[in-house]
Amino acid sequence: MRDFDDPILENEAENFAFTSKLRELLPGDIEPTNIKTSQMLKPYFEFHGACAGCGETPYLKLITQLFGNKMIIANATGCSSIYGGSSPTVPFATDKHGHGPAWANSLFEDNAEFGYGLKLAKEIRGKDASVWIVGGDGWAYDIGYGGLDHILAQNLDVNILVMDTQVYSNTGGQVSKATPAGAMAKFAAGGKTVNRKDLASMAMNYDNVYVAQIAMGANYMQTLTAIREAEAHRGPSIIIAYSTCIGHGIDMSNGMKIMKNAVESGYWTLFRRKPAQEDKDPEFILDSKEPKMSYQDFLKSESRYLAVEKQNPEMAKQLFASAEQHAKRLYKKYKKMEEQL
Ligand SMILES: Cc1ncc(C[n+]2csc(CCOP(=O)(O)OP(=O)(O)O)c2C)c(N)n1
Ligand code: SF4
Repeated sequence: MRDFDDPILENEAENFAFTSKLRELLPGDIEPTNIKTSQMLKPYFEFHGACAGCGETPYLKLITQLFGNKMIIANATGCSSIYGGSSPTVPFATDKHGHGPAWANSLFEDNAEFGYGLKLAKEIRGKDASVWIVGGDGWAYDIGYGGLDHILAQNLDVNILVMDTQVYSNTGGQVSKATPAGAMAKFAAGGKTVNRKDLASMAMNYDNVYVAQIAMGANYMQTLTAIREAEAHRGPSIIIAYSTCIGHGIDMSNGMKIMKNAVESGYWTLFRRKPAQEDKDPEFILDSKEPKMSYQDFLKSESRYLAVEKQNPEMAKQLFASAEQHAKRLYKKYKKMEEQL
């Protein structure tokens, strides 16, 4: 952070003015088949007001790079609606043609239905649009789950992005159904005592839904592939994206590395489930390798777990063991799915 009168800003303003004149590469100008080409595209999401190092914003930036000029965003209330639309400034930008994402926020309770309505209206008018229904785990796992489930059970072409910080971040870190056992959160001051909900498996009950779990810092290419596949799927898609948050009690300059550790320890699993097509069977691709890092060491790298251990070491031991077993069982289940499909 710099003061407004810092002399370095004068230079930077010049540099910024220069880069602003460079040719803009827009969706369709190049195929974003890899990290490099995807990052040549203009982001339609910039200068947001999220915490420095927020794990949610890189996903939104990437999605706008891929589809920004034809995107309609239905944003659930939460951090993303605040850094996404805190009047009088918005981080969503336009390109040289004046095109950019259309954005609106309805209620915390009805965001999936809200996005569904936007898509339906576009279809009725015979217009194509890339509709993205986005929000946090408090919305998707808890308060908006009824609507989310309903939209997954339809067959309209919408894309859902759940930025999973494992707590209600915007209101100060309340426990959600995405919070793992053993983590300290508001309303779970002694550590959450039950295991987290497996939202992905619930979505996979519907065989027409594209489902993926991603963590950008663990595998950039898998993130890019999942987002592109979700958008290309002509039906409902849901992506659950692990998002580091200031509420985890971590070094926020290290978010991508932490995501990598989360996957390498088996704390978070990467996969993609592609629905059956007319001429193709469904596919389940487990993108995570067998965990090679210690699960317990991962927990102990975050204050939300360390605080529970400090408070009640015996309880922490039990809860952490339960969370580890749960994660291992899920990994086995996914492995089996990969073998069976
Ligand atoms: C029905 C309802 N209850 C509570 C709130 C207050 N509220 C606003 S944002 C928020 C937390 C959102 O958490 P989450 O969906 O996980 O998104 P995050 O902030 O983590 O991105 C809450 C509880 C609300 N707006 N509406
Ligand atoms: S509280 Fe968490 S999710 Fe919200 S802006 Fe900060 S880091 Fe991002």
